[in-house]
Parts: sequence; structure tokens; C-alpha cells
Amino acid sequence: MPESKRLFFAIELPADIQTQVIHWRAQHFPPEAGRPVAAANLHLTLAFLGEISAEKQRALEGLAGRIRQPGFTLHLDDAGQWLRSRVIWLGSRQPPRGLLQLADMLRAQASRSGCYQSPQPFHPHITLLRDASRAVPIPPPGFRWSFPVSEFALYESQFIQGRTRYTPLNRWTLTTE
Ligand code: 2AM
Repeated sequence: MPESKRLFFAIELPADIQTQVIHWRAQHFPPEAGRPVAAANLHLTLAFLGEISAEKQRALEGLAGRIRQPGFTLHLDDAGQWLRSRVIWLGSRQPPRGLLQLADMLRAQASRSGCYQSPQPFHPHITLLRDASRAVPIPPPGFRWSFPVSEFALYESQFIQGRTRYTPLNRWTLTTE
């Protein structure tokens, strides 16, 4: 059987923001609120590809490498809970146009290559807690973390010895050149 991997394009969080986010999470959400995502696994998904072959991976990497657009600044100033998918998340009240453009492009490329893309509108978010099945108070977003996004990456998602691990396989710089 040809090798396939579970892949997605995403934006990584800088280490200092990662630290602040997990501190904020520990302060505001008790253990029963949900299962915390490991600090190193915090990311913002741009396009989920599912299980794909090495051939399709190469094709999508080639298309990703042709994307030309400048970087942008991401403000994390919103948080919420989706009971349906049982997640507590962090996001932006006004996602930057560059983020939406990049996600649109990657999702369109994925769709044209035969990767199913949900018809739901794209809601950029960073999942903080999973299995959050009971509604919990979400602290008002009295915080504002901002960071420049100058690259995006292709990640592999693996479930090894009971743990989810995301490994970056390839990265691209956002540039107009
Ligand atoms: P989530 O954090 O909202 O669960 C790796 O699993 C990443 O891909 C996660 O960010 C996850 O989003 C996202 N993901 C997993 N399955 C997906 C699907 N079927 N459609 C869209 N995104 C998905």
C-alpha cells in the first residue's frame, strides 16, 4: 500500500506567545474544563488535507511554494467555546486579510487536488482545550497578543503512544518577491 500521511497547513505560535497562552489557560480554565493541547502543539490551521499520498503531498507542496503574498500581523484578542466540536479556542476578532487570503489559497489548492474541504466558512482559531463538552465561562478577552507571521508550514499529525504529535515537514516564507 502506498504511504499516506495525515497533513495540514498551519501557522506556528512564537515560543514567547506559547508560554503566555498556556499560562493564561492554566489561570482561567480548571482541569475539568477540557484536555489542554500540549504547548508545542498549539497552532492555527490554514487548511486541513486529511490522509494523503506522498504524490499528492508533493503536488500540494509545489503549489504552496508558488504562493506570493506578504506577511501580516496576527492579533489574538478573542476566545470562545464551540460545544459541537467540544473545543475552547483563541482567535482574532478581526482576522487580517492576509491570513484569510492565505487560507483561501491553500484550501482552494487542496480542494482542486481532491482533498475534501468543509463547506463551513473558515474560522481561524487556535484550539486550546479539547473534549470541552460542558459550557464553561470564557474570560473576556482582556488580552491582546500580537505577532508577525512571516511563514507557514506543512505539518504531519501522528498519534503515537496515546499522544498527538504535530511535526513540521516543510516551511514557506511569506514574500511578494
Ligand atoms: P481543530 O483544532 O479545530 O480540531 C490537526 O488535526 C488540525 O487540523 C487541527 O487544528 C484541527 O482543527 C484540524 N482539523 C482536523 N480535522 C479537520 C477537518 N476534518 N476539517 C478541518 N480541520 C480539521
